[in-house]
Amino acid sequence: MAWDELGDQGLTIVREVLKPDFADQLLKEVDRAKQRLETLQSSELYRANPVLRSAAHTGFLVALNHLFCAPEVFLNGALLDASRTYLGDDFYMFEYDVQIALSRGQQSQVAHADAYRSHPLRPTGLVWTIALTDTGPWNGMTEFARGSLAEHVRDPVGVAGAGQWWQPELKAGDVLVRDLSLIHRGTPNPSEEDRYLLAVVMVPRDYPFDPTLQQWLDAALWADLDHGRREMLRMHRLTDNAKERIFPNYPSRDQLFSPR
Ligand SMILES: O=C(O)CCC(=O)C(=O)O
Repeated sequence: MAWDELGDQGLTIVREVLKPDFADQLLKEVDRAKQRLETLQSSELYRANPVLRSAAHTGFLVALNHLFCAPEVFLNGALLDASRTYLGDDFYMFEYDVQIALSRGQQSQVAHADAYRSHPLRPTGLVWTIALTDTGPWNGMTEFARGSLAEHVRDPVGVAGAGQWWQPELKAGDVLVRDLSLIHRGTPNPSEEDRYLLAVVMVPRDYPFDPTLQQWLDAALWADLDHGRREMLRMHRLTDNAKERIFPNYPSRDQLFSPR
């Protein structure tokens, strides 16, 4: 059973969550959003966490609009069941971003966990990693150290031996569900095309929200949303035009890189 695998290994794959056509629609929108960011020449708007900095990997937070928050993504029975089983009934969306492995990349990310467990039995969160194209070793799919839930490893150094590295292959529309504390690293993408993944991070009610990750949520979307999606998206901020606005509280590149 897939959820046993999630408990044992810290990850599992749910196949064919999105229809290929819908994955392609999301892919085109991601591409448009990336071009818009590039046109604005707002390089600081790309995610630039110093720990994860790699010349071969980048990403950005998405605008929370009808497409990215469609029922196909947010109301999928298998993803919701997994999240409830793992996180309890009340969880919320912490972050929703695009993860890019740039074409002809040569670097791997530093192995890292996105959060550390305060207790071995207390999950910090779950990531739904959504493949928008087929992905695997040929185009820089992320590698995961199976079973390496980071309870005790607080420093990425030495983490490489923490589990058995595995680079899954996904088809467009498959979703890899993983513990937020699972150690992983972006790998180089040798192909000619940038590789995009969507990453939706869900955390339990008592997980403290990070206001620098607050995203704009389309007011028109909010008006149409069912109760379940309102609950999940409740930490984000309404605007009349999420598509044209970028991030409410995102720190500048200087802030991100300034010494503490
Ligand atoms: O793009 C990737 O392959 C991995 C990105 C990632 O997991 C991260 O930035 O935490």
